[in-house]
Order: sequence, then structure tokens, then C-alpha cells
Amino acid sequence: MNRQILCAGLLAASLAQAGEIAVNQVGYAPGAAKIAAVPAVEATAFTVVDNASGRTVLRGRLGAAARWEPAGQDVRLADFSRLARPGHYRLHVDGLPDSPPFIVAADAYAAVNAAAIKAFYFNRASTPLLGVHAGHWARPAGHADDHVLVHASAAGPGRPEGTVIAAPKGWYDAGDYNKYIVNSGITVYTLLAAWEHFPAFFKAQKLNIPETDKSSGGLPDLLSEALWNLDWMLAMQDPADGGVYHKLTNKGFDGVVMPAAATGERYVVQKTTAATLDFAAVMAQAGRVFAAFEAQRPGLSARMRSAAERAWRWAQAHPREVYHQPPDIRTGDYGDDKLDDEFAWAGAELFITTGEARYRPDLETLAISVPGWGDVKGLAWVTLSSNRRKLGENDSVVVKARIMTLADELLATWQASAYRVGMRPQDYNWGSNSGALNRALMLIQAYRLKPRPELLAAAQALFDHVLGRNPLGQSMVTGFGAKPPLHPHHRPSEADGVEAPVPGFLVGGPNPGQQDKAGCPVAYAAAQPALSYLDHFCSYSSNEVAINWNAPLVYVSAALQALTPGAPSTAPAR
Ligand code: G3I
Ligand code: 9MR
Repeated sequence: MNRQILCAGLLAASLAQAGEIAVNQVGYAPGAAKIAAVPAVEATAFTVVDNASGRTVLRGRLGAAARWEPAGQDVRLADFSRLARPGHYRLHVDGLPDSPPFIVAADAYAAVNAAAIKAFYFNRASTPLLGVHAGHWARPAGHADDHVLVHASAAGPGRPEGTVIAAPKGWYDAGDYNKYIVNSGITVYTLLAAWEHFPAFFKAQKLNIPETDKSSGGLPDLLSEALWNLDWMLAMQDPADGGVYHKLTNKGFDGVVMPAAATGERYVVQKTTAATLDFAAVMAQAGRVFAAFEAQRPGLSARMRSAAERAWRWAQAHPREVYHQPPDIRTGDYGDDKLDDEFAWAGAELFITTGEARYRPDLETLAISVPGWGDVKGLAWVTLSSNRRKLGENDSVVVKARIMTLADELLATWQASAYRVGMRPQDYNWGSNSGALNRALMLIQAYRLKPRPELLAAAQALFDHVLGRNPLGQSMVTGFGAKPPLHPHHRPSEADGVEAPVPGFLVGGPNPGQQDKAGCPVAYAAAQPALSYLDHFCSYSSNEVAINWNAPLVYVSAALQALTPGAPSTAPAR
């Protein structure tokens, strides 16, 4: 080997060891906090260069190297928040490859937001996706769900085992083709909350999706899409008593086939307290939202409200119907035996929608946490916080204090993090990307109460994290960024014969549980929490997609687009 080749080889090896500069690969709004993560090299300075000409547009100093525990790596930060002029750029540090390119633009997140909503359309059951809307990803209809059997676990006097019911529409939950009420609850809530908080943003949006039916003409696209799932949810309520089935499912997961080829028998399974309360919460909220669209869908709002009230009554009479997976059913369980949070959330939604004090949860004893499918009390606080004018003075004070307490904890984690991203090792689990975005969503609630720049900067950091500012240099959204996921655990993306996966989906993300590794032909990147990711179809525990993961992507991208000031803030990065 000649000396030159040897040197080049050594250089490449040391670069690979040093790692890469990590940025939000989609880009930044002009006024956003902008931080890059840089491997711990010897250089002390960075430049931002114009991507086309290579001309330097900004110089800055790198922060000191510090250890970031979730990856077990040393990192330095480059704060280039001052870069506000719209354009295409990349970051340069001597001794490293340049960062992936990124943009600065006033509408930096419009496209990823639109795609994140359209992903729900791509996961619709019971309808063909036509080329005019779906492009490369057009496909025939799957799962009519007009011949669904009542499973033994769900049988009652009015509907004995084997009764045939119809519960069409809705979205497939994830990479599988089943439909689960618990997960639909937080998902639809988050989409409708985005609408409630940022209506102007969504009114202006055109997604090229079909209206859910002719009579809904004139609905904003986001609401049209949400209605596709709400219509299904309404059909999951037992008309005899108001209880709600936990899921509509096959007995086992389908093979890797397109929806139209997955023709196994479908069942509704066990009415549960969690499903019924999540349904009550979302129908109460939707009743509020659709009251403004009486002309487009006459009677819908009233129907939703009464469905919510009936569900609430069923839950009062059945306060501990916990989901038990029947022995012949092997699909996702979304099991949860802690139900205080579901009661508080449904109560809060019904209280805000009806004004009736009997629904009001006891705020003094209700804690706050980052929401997820199994812990929904945070959603109650989001709704109460956004409807303070409907609360008494004391309640309003409690709501603000609770939101700020959580935000202060999240801020402290962000500030203490060498990566300047509010994720600790234990925050990486199945669906960690949605955990990051739900943290951002809660910080945004605090910012809406009190617009302190650091609240928005901490939310931005979590958003950046899933769009590429991570030690894998990996965008976690299909179709977006320089290095997006190419092999998500999403049956249509795998089976459709189209090379590119269906765009706009957030994958689950780093998960040191690596529950799927026994069935994977290749190894994960590493064992560390923030590195436990595998872009392979086999990896359902780090690379699946799911509706409850996409919903906070919709919320946070819209919120950052709508709330980021036009000019850079003066918030210190440290
Ligand atoms: O609650 C414990 C926590 O106490 C503990 O510290 C932690 C340690 O890992 O685990 C927590 O439990 C995790 C649970 O999610 C709650 O978040 C489990 O380990 C983890 O296995 C479980 O993962 C769920 C997964 O289904 C398996 O049941 C995911 O949250 C959930 O998003 C996922 O949902 C699936 C559906 O079942 C089927 N459709 C696809 C969908 C997405 O993968
Ligand atoms: O495809 C399934 C995915 O949607 C679920 O989230 C996951 C966990 O419940 O399970 C996947 O199915 C796998 C099954 O659990 C084990 N055998 C391989 C299946 C993936 O093809």
C-alpha cells in the first residue's frame, strides 16, 4: 500500500470515528434557536457556509466538549441562532465532513407538516387511494370492515358472540392493519388540539386529500382527515349500553402484504374502561370542534357530545374493566390498568365542552406528566390550559402552575444536557421519537402561557433531534432530510413494490429494549439508548410507524411554524 492511500485510509477511519456534524436536516425558521451537535474534535471554531457557493456567511466558536450520557459520546455545540437570512446552508468544522445541507425559511416546516398529516390519509382503511391524491403510493382499498364479528370477550345480550357489525373507515394503527381505540384517542386529540390552538395555520393548508364524504365539503383538510377516524370510532360504541370496544383486529398480525391482500376475519374485542374513557374524551373535544361546522355536517357535533356522555356513564358503571388479551388474539394490546388519568382526561373534556361541574376532575390531586397512549393526564392539562376563560380564578392559577412545573423540569433536563436536547437515557424506549415530540408539545403549552424564549428553544431542540440532530445523523421522518428512514416497519411501504417508503411518517426511534433483535438479520448500530436504532423492516421496536407518533409531529411542526418569532431571539443556548 502506498503512503498516500494509507494516509487517506487513516483519515477516513479517524473521520468515521469522530462522527458527523448533526443538524435539523429539514431546516429552521429564521427566528429559531439553531444548534448543531459536533463530535469532540480539536478545532475550536465553526463556519456556516452558503450551500451553493461555499461562501462563509457566519463564524462562531464551538462550546467545550462534554459527555452526553444517552449516547456515551463527547459532543461540542455550535450555536448559529444568529443565522436568520433565508437560504440553503451547511456547517463546516475543520477535520470533519460538512453537515448535511439545511434551509432557513419562513415556511421551513410547512412541507413536513403537510406530509405528516397526509401520512394519515395513506393509512386509511376501507378506501382506495387514488393516483390523483396518492401518486406513487396509490393502492386499492383494504379492509372494508363491514363484516366484523363480535368476539366472545365482547359479547352481551344485545350482541351475542358472532354477531356481525360494520365499523368501516379509520386509520390502520401503524405498520399493522388493526385499529385500536386507546391509541386513536390520544392521536385524534392531538390533531384536534393542533386545530384548536393554531386554526389559521390549518385553514390555509391544502393537502390534496379527498373529502371524507360529499357532505363534508368545506371542512379544513386536517378536520376532514380526523373525521375519517372519528366516523370509525363512533361505530365502535355498543349502541346497547354506550361501552366502547377496545380494538377491531385480526386474530394475529397480517403477513407482509398490501391491505387489499390482507383478508383475514376481523373482530371487535372486549369493551374496556380505558377505551371507553378515551372515546368519551375525544368525542367531547370533537363535539366542541365540529360545533363550528354545523352547516357542513348537520347534527354531528350533538351526536358526538351525546356519544361522549353515554360513554362516560358506562365508565362510571364499569370503572375497572381492564383489557385482558384473550388467548386466541395476538395483536397489540394497549393494555393499561391505571385508569385515574383516563377518568381525569375524559372529565376535563366533558367539563370544558358541557360546562357541567360534575365532570370537573379534582385539580388539586391531579398530577402532570408528558402524555403517551398509556398516560393521558397531560392531555387534561393541555385542554384546561387552553380554556382558562371557562375556569374559576383558583383553577386557572392551579393549571398555570402545573404546566409551568412540568416545563421547568423539562427545561432543566435540556439545560443539563451536553447535547442540549431534553432526553435522558431512560427516555429512550419504544416510540422514543414521539416521547421527544410530546415533551416539545408540553413545553409549547408553557410557551403559550408565558412566551419565554428558552421554552421555545427547548421545544425546537427536541424537534431538531428527530429531524437529524442526533448521533445517528438520521432524520426520523420518511421522505424528509438528507438521511431519512428507508425501510420502516410499515407493511404497505414494504409490500408495494415502490422503492421509496410512504412519506411523512415518523418512525419509533432509538429503543435500547431492542425487542425485535432476535428476528433481525443485521445488528443495531449500538447498545447505547440514543444509538439503539435500526433502519430495517425487521425492526418493529425501533423502526415502525404509528398514528400516535405522527400526531405530535403534526402538532409540533405547526406550533413551531406558527409561534417562532420572525427574528432570532436572544435566548442564550447555555
Ligand atoms: O411502562 C414500562 C415502564 O415502567 C418501564 O420503565 C419501561 C422499560 O422499558 O417499559 C415500559 O413499558 C413499555 C410500554 O410500551 C409502555 O410504554 C414496554 O417496555 C414496551 O414494550 C411497550 O411498547 C409498546 C408496544 O406496542 C408493545 O406492546 C409501545 O408503547 C406501543 O406503542 C406499541 O404499539 C404497537 C401496537 O401494539 C400494535 N401496532 C403497532 C404499535 C407500534 O409499535
Ligand atoms: O408487525 C407487528 C407490529 O405492528 C407490532 O408493533 C409488533 C409488536 O407487537 O409485532 C409485529 O409483528 C411481529 C410479531 O410480534 C413477531 N413476529 C414478527 C412480526 C413482524 O413481522
